[in-house]
Amino acid sequence: MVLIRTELPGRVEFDYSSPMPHPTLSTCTVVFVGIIVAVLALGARAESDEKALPPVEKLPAINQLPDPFEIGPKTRLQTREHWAARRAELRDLILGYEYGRIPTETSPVSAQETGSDQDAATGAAVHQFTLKMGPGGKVSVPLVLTIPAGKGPFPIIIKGDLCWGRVKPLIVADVVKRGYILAEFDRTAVAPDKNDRSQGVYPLYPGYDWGALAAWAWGFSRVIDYVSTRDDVDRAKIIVTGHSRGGKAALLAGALDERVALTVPNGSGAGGGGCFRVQYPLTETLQAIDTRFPYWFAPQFAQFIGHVDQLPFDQHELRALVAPRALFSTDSVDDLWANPMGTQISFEASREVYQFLGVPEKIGLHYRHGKHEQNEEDFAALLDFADWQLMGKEPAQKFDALPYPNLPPAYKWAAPQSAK
Ligand code: GTR
Repeated sequence: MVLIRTELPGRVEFDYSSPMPHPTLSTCTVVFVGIIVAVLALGARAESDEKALPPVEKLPAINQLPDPFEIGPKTRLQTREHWAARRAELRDLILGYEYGRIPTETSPVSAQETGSDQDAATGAAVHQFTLKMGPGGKVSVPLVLTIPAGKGPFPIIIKGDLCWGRVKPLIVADVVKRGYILAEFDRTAVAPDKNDRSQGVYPLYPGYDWGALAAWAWGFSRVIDYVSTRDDVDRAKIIVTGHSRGGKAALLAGALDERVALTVPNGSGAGGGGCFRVQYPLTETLQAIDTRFPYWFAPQFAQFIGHVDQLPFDQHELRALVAPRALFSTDSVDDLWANPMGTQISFEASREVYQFLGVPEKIGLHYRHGKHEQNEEDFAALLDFADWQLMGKEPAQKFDALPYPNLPPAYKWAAPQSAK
C-alpha cells in the first residue's frame, strides 16, 4: 500500500487503487518484510498520531453526513477488499478525535468465584465473580453469569450496566429460556462514571487520552477475554449490549472488537448510535453531552463544540466499523433526548456500508413507545434479531421498518454500485 499525503485526515490515507495481490510462496517473504515495516511504522505513528490530527480550524466543513466511501477528492472506494483499510482509517479518526486512544491489552484476565446460586424459576445457574484485569490484574470488576440449564455451549449476551443493578427477573427468564447466557458486569469498576482519573484502569495507562466510554469498551473486551475461556460459551455468538451511556460503550466495544458477533446499543443517542449533525428539538447535542460529560470523551473532542460541521466523521461511521458483523439498535420514539430521528438517519447511512459489503440484512433497528430504559420489549427484539442472525431462526418480525419515513435527507451519497 502506498501512503499519500492528504489535507483531509482520514479521507486519503491509502492508495486504494492498487490491487491487493493474493499471496504466493514468493510473495510471502515480501509480505513478511512488509508486516515488519508496517509494525515499526505503526509504532512510530502511534507516537506521532496526536500531532498528526489537525485541529478543528484546519478541518473543512462537511454539510451532510460524511461519505464513508470518500477516500480523496472525487475518489470513492470501489471494491470490498479495500474496506478493511478504510475501516482502520475511520477507527483511528474516531478514536483520535472523539473517544481517545485505547491501549492494546495483553495481560490475562483471571476470575475468582465469589458465590453461586440457582434461579428457582428457570433452573439457571447464577455465578458471581470478581474479574481481575489490566496490568498486574489490578482492576477488579464484578461479573454475574446466569447460565441456562442444559447442555451448552450457549450464545452469550454481555451487558456492562451492573452498576445500575441486575436486569429484571422477567428479562433474565426470557434470556435463559431462549438459551442464552447473560453476563452482567460493572463497567464503572473499570472506569468511574465521574471526572476522576485516579481510579479504575486510568492510572495503569498514564499518557493515554481515553475517556470513560473507551475505557468501558476496553472492559467489554476483557470480559470477552474471560468468557471466551469457558466451555459453556459459544465463542462465535458473542453479543454486547447496554443502555444509554452503557449503550454508547457497547456500540464502541462492538465496533472495535471483532470477536463480537452482534452489537446492540439501546437508547444510545449522542456519542452512540445517533448522528451529531442531525438534531431535532429536545435532542442531546455534541455541546450538551461534552459539556455535562467531558470525561466520557477524549479532551480534544471539546474543540467541536459549536463546530459540529467540521467533525470529519459522524456516528454512522462508528456504526459502519461493526460491518459486516451484525448490528441492531433499539430505541423509543418518545425518548427525544436520545435523538430517535438522528438514530434512524445514522442507521440508514451505515446500512450503505452493509449494502456495499453485500450484507444489508445484518443491520436492523427497532423502535417502541415509552421511556428511556432497556425494557422487556427491547430485550425481546434483541433476542428475535439474535435468533435470526446467529441461530438461523426465521424472524417473526421485520427489522428495517423506519418510524420516520419522511425525514429530509441528511446525505447525498450512496454505496458505490460496482462493489464486488
Ligand atoms: C444522560 C445523557 C445521555 C445518556 C443518559 C444515560 O444524562 O445526557 O447521553 O447517556 O444520561 O446514560 O442514561
